[in-house]
Amino acid sequence: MESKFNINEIVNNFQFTGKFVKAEAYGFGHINSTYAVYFEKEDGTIHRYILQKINTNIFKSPEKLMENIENVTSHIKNKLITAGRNPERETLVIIKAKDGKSFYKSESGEYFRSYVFIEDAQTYMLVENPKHFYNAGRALGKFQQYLSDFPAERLHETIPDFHNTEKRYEAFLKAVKEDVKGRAKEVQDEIKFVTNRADDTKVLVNLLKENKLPLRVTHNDTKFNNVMIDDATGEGICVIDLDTVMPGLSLYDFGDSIRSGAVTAEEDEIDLSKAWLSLELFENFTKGFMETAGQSLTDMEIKYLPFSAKLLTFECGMRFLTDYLNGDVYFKIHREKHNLDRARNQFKIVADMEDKFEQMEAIVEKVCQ
Ligand code: ADP
Ligand code: GN1
Ligand code: MG
Repeated sequence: MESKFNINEIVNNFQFTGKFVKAEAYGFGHINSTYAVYFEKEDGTIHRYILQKINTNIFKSPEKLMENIENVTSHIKNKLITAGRNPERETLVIIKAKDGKSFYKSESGEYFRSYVFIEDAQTYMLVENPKHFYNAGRALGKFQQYLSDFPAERLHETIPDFHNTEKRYEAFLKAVKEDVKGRAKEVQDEIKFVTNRADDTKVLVNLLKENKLPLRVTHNDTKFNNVMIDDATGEGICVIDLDTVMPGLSLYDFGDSIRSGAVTAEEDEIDLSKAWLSLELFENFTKGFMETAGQSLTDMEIKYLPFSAKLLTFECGMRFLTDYLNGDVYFKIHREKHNLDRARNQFKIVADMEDKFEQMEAIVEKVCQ
């Protein structure tokens, strides 16, 4: 438990039921600080909630961010009710603060929020069962469908240019130039890997500018670890981590899912011989995603599905390398050179995707016919 805040002050300011028992650090997210907080009811049973300290270095306007999450979850809740589904389990449910707000600002100025804990479901760092990944594809396609009539102008942009790969590339070049930690000399091969692919960074940005791809409301952080998989049915029961729901491209969501799930090793695996793209998993996800989102995708979106997988993996690797050069100021790290290990891993996957590009295209064609 981080010692910087007073847990009793925080839990006393939410509408929790029962007597506070304990808080434990929870999950493996790279951005926010997540805790499971346990409460005891009068009958002695224990239940828990998710409590998160919002990372305000990254999310500069946490109140606007929470307004997005309130609006998005209430929109999805209505869709679930209409479809006869369970809104307590299939979308995030905010536990309000005692003053009725969707967050609590602590005495020291930090922002906290809480959600119903989705029990009997897990997130995974790596796909253990191909059916789970197919179901994640279905869940993310459905998520996109649920938000297809959400008024985009109501959304605040929580991180501007989040997937503008061209701007990410500029930020990378700036980090190389400034080299604040003197690390650039040891990563010349990785820097070259990025600069060799500079042209790729413009492709989706340009298609969007030319109106060749539709702007939609998308999740933008669809790593497999952000889909909860039901223990009993293996279904993708709930899409979580809604901080970056913003106008975007469907290709961002598809690409980031493939990056994180259609692979044979965790994102920070250092034995790169273990890290490659699994075409079987690629096919599983594509099938699931096309079953639910497919009907609304344009031919152009479908055409660029394989490219998006490669681009989003490249973008993520470039972001890890940028953060390494900047002195690890963005992603949480748990060891020295963690961001560099992650970047190398992502670049290995990119190279493998380049080798398997035609096979990815053939799979998309097969799934879509
Ligand atoms: P981050 O932005 O840091 O990635 P997440 O919102 O993804 O934070 O939460 C981190 C982890 O906490 C998730 O991967 C998941 O395992 C768990 N988690 C988050 N929300 C819930 C919830 N409502 N119920 C159960 N587990 C959750
Ligand atoms: C972060 O929040 P989390 O851990 O689910 C990041 C994503 C990256 C991912 C890489 C807001 O996701 O963009 O793809 O790490 N989220 C943000 O693992 O930057
Ligand atoms: Mg997450």
